[in-house]
Amino acid sequence: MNAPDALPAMATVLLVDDEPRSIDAMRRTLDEDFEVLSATGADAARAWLQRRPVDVILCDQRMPGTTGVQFLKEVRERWPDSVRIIISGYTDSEDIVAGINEAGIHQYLLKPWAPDHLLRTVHEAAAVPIGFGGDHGVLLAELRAAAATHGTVALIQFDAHSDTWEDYFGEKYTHSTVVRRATEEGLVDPARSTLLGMRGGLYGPGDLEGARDLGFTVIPWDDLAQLGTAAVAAAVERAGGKAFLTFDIDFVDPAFAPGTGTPECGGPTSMQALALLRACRGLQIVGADVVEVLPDLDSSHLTSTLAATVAWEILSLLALTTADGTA
Ligand SMILES: [Mn+2]
Repeated sequence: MNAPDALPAMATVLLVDDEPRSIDAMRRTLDEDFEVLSATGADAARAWLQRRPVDVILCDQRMPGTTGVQFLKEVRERWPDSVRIIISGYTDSEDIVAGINEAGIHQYLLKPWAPDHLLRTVHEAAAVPIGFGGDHGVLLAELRAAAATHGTVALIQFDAHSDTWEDYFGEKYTHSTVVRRATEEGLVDPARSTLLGMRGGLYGPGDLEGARDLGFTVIPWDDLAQLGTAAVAAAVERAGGKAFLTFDIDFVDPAFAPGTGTPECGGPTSMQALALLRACRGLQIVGADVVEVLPDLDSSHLTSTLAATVAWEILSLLALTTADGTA
């Protein structure tokens, strides 16, 4: 089989250092895993950034005419999607503090570096984590990590429940309260977020209105079934930037995904669910998960097979985003 032309490229790393020997040494460590670009000063680095998207920038701190912090501060404003790392032979605490506060750096690395540490750091910086669960409560930790790296994100949630209750069995931190807690912590922006697929017996009138009162757009399954992929495309539009995609397997009808703790009948088939998920094309995903799979209740691996397929579709969305040039 011939490889298609639009295969997603490797993540791109831009090395900025006035010392060509440093660039050569870093390139040797990174160029098997990444597409490596280099620049010996800020002007040449700017020229790369104007020409093409760059996933990670590794920048020296002390360069003639500028500092890494100054340059990465500019990068943060003009190309905020590039993850910024300073690599320096000096450990001035002022530089480190300014790097974090002003340039929003991901790491401050020291020269000389250990090659495996450099490689691991760049891999972590360029990665989009996908979590598998398990209890939807894990979303809170994932969103804390995503917001620490990217700032407040949009949430796209496929789920039979909005998970926005104030408490559940008297507990504040549960799989039914996780989205409210994340909102309170400022991790997600409800105005850019959409919760899709809610259905089933409601405990009270506040079940849907509670999420809407927080500012979320809520599209219950009855409406989503009518609106179809257009509603998902509108959600992608509304997100308008960095987003976390969370897929609770109970979004799907239990005939197709029985292995879950709170099944709700009358939901989408697996075919409908996958079509709706694919309509997320163009979403700028910075993290994702597939949750609430409960193997003890699964039959013939129906649920786990579907969950794996959902994760594969999410990876495909990421690949398409790279191929489309939107990230
Ligand atoms: Mn859930």
